[in-house]
Amino acid sequence: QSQQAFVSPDTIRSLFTEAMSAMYRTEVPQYGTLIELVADVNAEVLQANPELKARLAALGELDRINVERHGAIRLGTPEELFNMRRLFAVMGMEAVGYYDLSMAGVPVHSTCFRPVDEAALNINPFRVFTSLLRLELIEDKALRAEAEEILSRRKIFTEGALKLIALYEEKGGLTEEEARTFVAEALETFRWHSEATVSAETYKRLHDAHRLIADVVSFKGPHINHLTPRTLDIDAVQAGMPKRGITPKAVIEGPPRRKVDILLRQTSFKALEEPVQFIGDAATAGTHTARFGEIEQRGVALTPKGRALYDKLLNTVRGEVQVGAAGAGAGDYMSELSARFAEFPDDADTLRREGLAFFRYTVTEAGRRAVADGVKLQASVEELLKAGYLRFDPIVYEDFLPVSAAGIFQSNLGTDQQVNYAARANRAAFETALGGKVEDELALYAATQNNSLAASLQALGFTAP
Ligand code: OOG
Ligand code: NI
Repeated sequence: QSQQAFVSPDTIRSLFTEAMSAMYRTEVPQYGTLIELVADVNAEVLQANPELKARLAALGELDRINVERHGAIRLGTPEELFNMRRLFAVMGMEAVGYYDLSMAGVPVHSTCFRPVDEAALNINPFRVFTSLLRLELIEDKALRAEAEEILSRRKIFTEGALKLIALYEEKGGLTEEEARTFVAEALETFRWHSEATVSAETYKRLHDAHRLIADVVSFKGPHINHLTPRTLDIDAVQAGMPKRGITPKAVIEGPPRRKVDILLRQTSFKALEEPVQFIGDAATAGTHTARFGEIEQRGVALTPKGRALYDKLLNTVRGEVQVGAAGAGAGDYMSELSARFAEFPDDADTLRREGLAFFRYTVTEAGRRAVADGVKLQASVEELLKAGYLRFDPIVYEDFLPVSAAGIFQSNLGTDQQVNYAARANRAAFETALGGKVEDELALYAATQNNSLAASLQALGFTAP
């Protein structure tokens, strides 16, 4: 059997990210403006912080600082989710985490397709927040049946994409030429189509049931609805948006500004009103709002204990300070958030010692020298850290936050109003549609921390317990 060289899924993911970014900038010009603002703010932050710049350079992150970190799509049927899992697998992306958005009044549940191992995340951490519409949450049975029928007729993947996915599954890889074709074919699924597949009248009924239902059901495919670059100072970008003619959502989602960043902070600009052609005799023109731009700033991943504290503090603020539909109360919300989070330790060592966050352990140069010199070492992690033989660095949170995601959804469905509904999670149904289990993100972080500690202790001459 002739052994053809396969390109790595990481390479395919990078090609895909580039292609998607280029497409989205042409489709949504305001997104290009946001990218420029983010690049300017990142450059200012780096100039003001030579230490940060050196650290990012050492991590190899400087070159791709302005490259997109995530995007999002919304799917209509279980089958679409099943095939989307297969498509992302070609790019080394797996389903991690289950998010129930019904508690925010959004009739979807979601996962994140992303690379999982550390090396792959380092090469390109691009991920896609992927939601599946839950028609069972629509009250109107006739409308539900109609939506199902419309969705059953569409084909969101090209024949070429499906063929190459099957080839990948059969052979275990794609050649460079196949990979390039695959990226071009896959891109078609995420493209915006201004021609709706329904009449203006049907669109209106879907829209009246829920804006999100109209967005998923009325079009040929799951257009990418936003892309998200990384910023080094999200507060500065939020403040800078209006000066460039961009309207940001009312509040930054997630934790407040801190010395040690935790989890994920996000904000977006309001979705644009775009022209749409409906079908029907009098081909009617109308508009649709779905597509926007977002930015993110990531911090350390929290342990279950840290996450419980985060959720508790966030919930008390949200319970007491409500942000209105037009953003009223946003200032109170942000200052109250900062005040409440004073309870959350804000230095890395306390976060580590109290088991609130995950860290990666490595042996220092001094540690390696001590081993080479045959120095007798103390078998205690705290002693090894104190002696400078061992060090720890934050493990970056690579996932999403359901309450934040709900806020991003709400803002881009036309309102900044914060709402809290009863949760109606149905993970089992989601996994049945997916055709597999979603991975547990907390288990992934715990494994990274434990493996790094075990490997470090071994390198320092201690055998595993
Ligand atoms: C997804 C919104 C969630 C995030 O970053 O939390 C999201 C959507 O609007 O489809 O992207
Ligand atoms: Ni997003």
